[in-house]
Amino acid sequence: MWALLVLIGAAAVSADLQDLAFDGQKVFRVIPQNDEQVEIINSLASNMQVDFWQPDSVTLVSPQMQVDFRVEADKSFEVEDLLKESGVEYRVLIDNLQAALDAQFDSKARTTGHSYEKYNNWETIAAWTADIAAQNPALVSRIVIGETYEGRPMYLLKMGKRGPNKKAIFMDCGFHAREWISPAFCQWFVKEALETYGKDTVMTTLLNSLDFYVLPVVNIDGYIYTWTKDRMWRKTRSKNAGSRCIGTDPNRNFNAGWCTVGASKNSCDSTYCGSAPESEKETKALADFIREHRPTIKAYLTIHSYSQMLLFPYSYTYKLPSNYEELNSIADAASKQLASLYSTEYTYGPGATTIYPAAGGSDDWAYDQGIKYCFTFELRDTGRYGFVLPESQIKPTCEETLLAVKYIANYVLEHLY
Ligand code: 0X9
Ligand code: ZN
Ligand code: ZN
Repeated sequence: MWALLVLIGAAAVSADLQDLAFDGQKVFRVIPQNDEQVEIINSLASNMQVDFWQPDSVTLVSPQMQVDFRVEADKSFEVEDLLKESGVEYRVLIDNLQAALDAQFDSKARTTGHSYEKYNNWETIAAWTADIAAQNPALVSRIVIGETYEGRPMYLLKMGKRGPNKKAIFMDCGFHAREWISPAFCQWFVKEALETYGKDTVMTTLLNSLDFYVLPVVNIDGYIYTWTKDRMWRKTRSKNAGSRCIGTDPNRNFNAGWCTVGASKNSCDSTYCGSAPESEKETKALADFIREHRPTIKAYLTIHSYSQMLLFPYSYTYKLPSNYEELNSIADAASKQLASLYSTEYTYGPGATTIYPAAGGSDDWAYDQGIKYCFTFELRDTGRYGFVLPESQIKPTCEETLLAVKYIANYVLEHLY
């Protein structure tokens, strides 16, 4: 009885905290120099309410790694004191998260409906998928590949000139709910493809010769939750048996070294791997679609944020992929393309050594299905705004990313057989 009351109390408190929003919350950056300092970060994580941004869980922290984490307003002085006393060097990345959140919607595009230069909520994106297909019947069709945990249809846009035996490139956005720039890019990509088809020779050739499967939001339930309840939510919204904690990390839920490294077996953690591979309806739908169309899919691209990185397999092992040299040179050239516009610097390489070892990701899984060109993009920025990238950066971010994606797509097209 008491336990039940306490539980209800806890739920009410956390809901209130969400309403009170993020005033006074801070985001810190530390680079632990040794195991001892990693231990200090660990103790912070277990004693205070700390939300890890990069990496996304305390379990992924190792010496010399740049670590960004968010702290509740009433804990921020305590945390800062502790860092000072223990001699861990730190920097305050975001002094008041609420101010950064308010600065997020700084787009000058004054419109109530859909806009490519604003963050669109799910309702708006869903309506947009219908409109875009209706307005471009020769090039676009909308498919439902499954349903989310909360019962929403998962829309996928198939883009390309109709023709027999076409190969395809699969791209998804919105795995992690709080990485809002990601769905914005999928929408931008679709717009650019349709606007420049028949004008830009590369895009025209791409759409004539290939199909693009674009899944604008994978984790729809989570995305909606970030709009309505908690901007910093990452996981799906499924219930976990025997736990009061909600959700699974969809990018730890694939059958690629599942839950062996860089993932948590604790359902309360932000990198929870789920009860089994593909336990989530969203990851199962995505994997089923890829399995079903496997012989035609030649490349798999998945868009995340933030860090400015272009990652390729593997992340679940330090083993290098068989075409490592090729993937590395593609990543090098794609990064150069990306930088050519606004000098945005990307680092690239296998996930395990470039970001951190973490199993169960969709890129590694797709690669082991035989898709030889698999990349994870980590879009802007490197931590100034992190997940709350201002809308004024949507356009430049999408423009530069498009150059890299076009480079990869064109490479794939030129190496089909
Ligand atoms: O940890 C992730 O899932 C990705 N980073 S994020 O900050 N967006 O969460 C990186 C994924 C790299 N690939 C694999 N771990 N397979
Ligand atoms: Zn089909
Ligand atoms: Zn992510």
